[in-house]
Amino acid sequence: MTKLKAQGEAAPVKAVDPLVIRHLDFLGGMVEAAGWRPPAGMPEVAFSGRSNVGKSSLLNRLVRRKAFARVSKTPGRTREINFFSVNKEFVLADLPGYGYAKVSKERKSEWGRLIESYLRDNPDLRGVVQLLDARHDPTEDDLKMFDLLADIGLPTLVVVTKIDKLSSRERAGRVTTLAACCGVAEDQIIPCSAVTGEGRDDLAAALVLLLTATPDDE
Ligand SMILES: Nc1nc2c(ncn2[C@@H]2O[C@H](COP(=O)(O)OP(=O)(O)OP(=O)(O)O)[C@@H](O)[C@H]2O)c(=O)[nH]1
Ligand SMILES: [Mg+2]
Repeated sequence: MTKLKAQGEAAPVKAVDPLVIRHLDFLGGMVEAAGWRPPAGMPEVAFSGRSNVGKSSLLNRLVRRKAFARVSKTPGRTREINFFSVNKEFVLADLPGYGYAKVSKERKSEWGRLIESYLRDNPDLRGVVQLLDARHDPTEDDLKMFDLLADIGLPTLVVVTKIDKLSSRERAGRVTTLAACCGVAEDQIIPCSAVTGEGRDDLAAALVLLLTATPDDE
């Protein structure tokens, strides 16, 4: 028998979604520094991290789609920057991952030119979501990326992803270690899992703040 609600008893409060997805569009891919990119005008945030860290998976989780951004079976495959517009309000850029050992030197420098010119020469870019794998310490390439972002002065959200792969006992220790390695406060780090959806709303809220902040807010 269903329990009758006592008079005045509050209905359970449903969490408010910080980023309701109403409209999504794939805009296209940028292949080289001087090549096509989406028309200027909408604010942009880029997802960055080493190959296979889970950028595309987290982007899909964020927009509540299974396969909007392509998830790679083979690391190091994505070569272009893929752009998606959300709610016709802002653009998310899925960057090709770095640090895959089997990639040729020539392709690595192509990658460097594309990413650096995209990050440096982009008045619409409001910030970067930098992903780290919860299980591993940052690589040399991760630290170089943090240096580049600091050099350009881009606001950065640090996400520790694949958190589902850690036991609850391991988690706190890893977040502390990763925060120390990257020189950020622990509460600046957003633990996420594209598999369980943990952290999705925290990331969405941080992203909305980043997109709505003006440089004077700092
Ligand atoms: N367990 C677990 N697996 C994940 C998570 N996120 C991604 N993966 C898996 O990790 C692999 C790589 O994911 P992608 O999203 O393609 O990674 P990426 O960073 O976009 O890779 P590149 O585009 O090659 O740079 C896939 O097999 C995913 O299913 C996560 O949060 N938890
Ligand atoms: Mg990807």
